[in-house]
Amino acid sequence: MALTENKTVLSWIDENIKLVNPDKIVWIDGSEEQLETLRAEACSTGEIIQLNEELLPGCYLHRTAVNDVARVEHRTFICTPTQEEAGPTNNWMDPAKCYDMLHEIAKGSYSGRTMYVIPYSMGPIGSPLAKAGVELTDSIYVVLNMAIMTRIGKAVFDVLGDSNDWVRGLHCKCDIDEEKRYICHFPQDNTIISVNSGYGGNVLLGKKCFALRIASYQGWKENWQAEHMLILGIENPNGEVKYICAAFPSACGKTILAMLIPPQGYLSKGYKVWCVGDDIAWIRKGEDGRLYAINPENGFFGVAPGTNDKSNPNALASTKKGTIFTNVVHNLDDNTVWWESLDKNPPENAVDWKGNPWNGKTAEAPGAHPNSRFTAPAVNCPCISSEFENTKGVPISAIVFGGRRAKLAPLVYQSKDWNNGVFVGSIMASETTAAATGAVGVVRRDPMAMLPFCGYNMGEYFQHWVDIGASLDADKAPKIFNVNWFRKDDEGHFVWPGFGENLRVLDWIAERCEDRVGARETAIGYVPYAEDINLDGIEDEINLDGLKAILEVDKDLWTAECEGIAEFYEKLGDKLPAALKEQLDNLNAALN
Ligand code: OXD
Ligand code: MN
Repeated sequence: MALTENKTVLSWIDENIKLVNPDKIVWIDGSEEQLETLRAEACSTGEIIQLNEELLPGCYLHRTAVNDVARVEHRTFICTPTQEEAGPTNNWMDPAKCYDMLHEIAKGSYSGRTMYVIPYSMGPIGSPLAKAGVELTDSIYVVLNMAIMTRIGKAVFDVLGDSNDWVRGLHCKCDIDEEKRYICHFPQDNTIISVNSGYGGNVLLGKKCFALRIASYQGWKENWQAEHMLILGIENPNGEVKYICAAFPSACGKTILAMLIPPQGYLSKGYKVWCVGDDIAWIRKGEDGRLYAINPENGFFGVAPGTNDKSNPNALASTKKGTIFTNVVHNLDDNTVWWESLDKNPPENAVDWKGNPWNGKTAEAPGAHPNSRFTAPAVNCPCISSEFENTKGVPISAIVFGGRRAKLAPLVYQSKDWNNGVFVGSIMASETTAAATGAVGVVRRDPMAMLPFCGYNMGEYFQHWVDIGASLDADKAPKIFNVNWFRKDDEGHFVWPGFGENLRVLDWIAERCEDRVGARETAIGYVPYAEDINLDGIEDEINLDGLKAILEVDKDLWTAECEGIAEFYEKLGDKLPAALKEQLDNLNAALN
């Protein structure tokens, strides 16, 4: 039975029923009872495997098709009426042509299958910052993941009422044919269509597709922002909490930073770090003129390899119940899971991510796919913020950008003002690591970490940032910083210890927000005096001279960098905001 009388929802579902021709329709009401029935059904068909009820209660394992293990940026399209609206950094297709192509692929694809109708909310249900979506899918795996990553069920429709402000999402597994795999966004229609994939980032339509690509477009039109940012709170010994939003390209440790464990010296003084979100922030001006952020998600879709009780104990703890693992190793001895770097005891009697027998002592290939994932409820996280469900969001004191640069960017610097901060975000770049295919150490520009996620023209997106700043009083606007945990010495070793020690840098940032610490003005912005970064307890790992070295701003390197920035800006043509062109000119002038 339909869970809503909203005519816009019902007519859209009717159209899609005619298109995909399901055998059966199931409305997802959000009840535990219904989810339990679906889990049992998915276990009976082998779609998921129930794990050890004692060690991993409520946890399941799923394997995707081997050709379907990651987001597919080259098959992801922004379908705006003109190509210019999508801009030079997005793949574009004409909307009418794209709908025709997708409808041809989706036609009849639910025959013999069930259509699940998932009403979901991005953000706490009823929050003025939240938005509703409906995803149609033929995959129980998608339903179960959406039930972790978003707030689902009838309550979403109750809040939506008869409003037309909701995002349409059609997902069709079809035959998981790579040649016909498309992830398409129609920002003007609030619509997403994803075909021929069963992998999370392509099919959990609330996440990257809605909460970033469609939402960034909505934010542009409605005067708010959807950003690829973690949100964390730092509590000082007086109990004051400052919230920071931070954007990093992939492989820079975003989830680790979001759940940081303070160093011993900070813990004993009473410092705490609270996680509000690890991937996405929706940001809007509040009544008091400050910017407030919510995490639109309700869970973590984290990369498993690299997660262990040293690198990120809070993330690991989050996966101990109610979690779905995808493409990790199945340990047959105790019916648990394993992945590379989890510990030094790979199981010998196991099954790898492809479903083949695997022995961790003898195998040459990794047992878990490098992009294997856990989908874990946010409430499981030991450091989840008490403000996680706050419908108003949390007030943002600082915005932090970052990347992986062996020589260029200092450990931390503060932008001179808002527009200079937008410039700092727009020139974000990271050197590629061995984790990705292709050459290592190549600089890849990823402005605000939004390159694959901005649902409209990147030049307009930069202008939107400039406009948001212009709408804020200078004393209310978050201060903008850049960090680089990855500076290397001449021998190629990382100089900064990273992980929990990064709190020492966040501490400086928090102090700067209150004007409680000075800084040295350089061509690129304000850089700390080395003495102001607390090295107590890590003097063995880094001394004052080492710290000074990674706070250096090398004029020659920055002059060369300006050429790379100019080249990137060139691509944006006349959509490049004049304010950013001016920032680049200023930097060039300051370096000379
Ligand atoms: C993610 C990503 O999965 O950014 O969060 O790719
Ligand atoms: Mn992400």
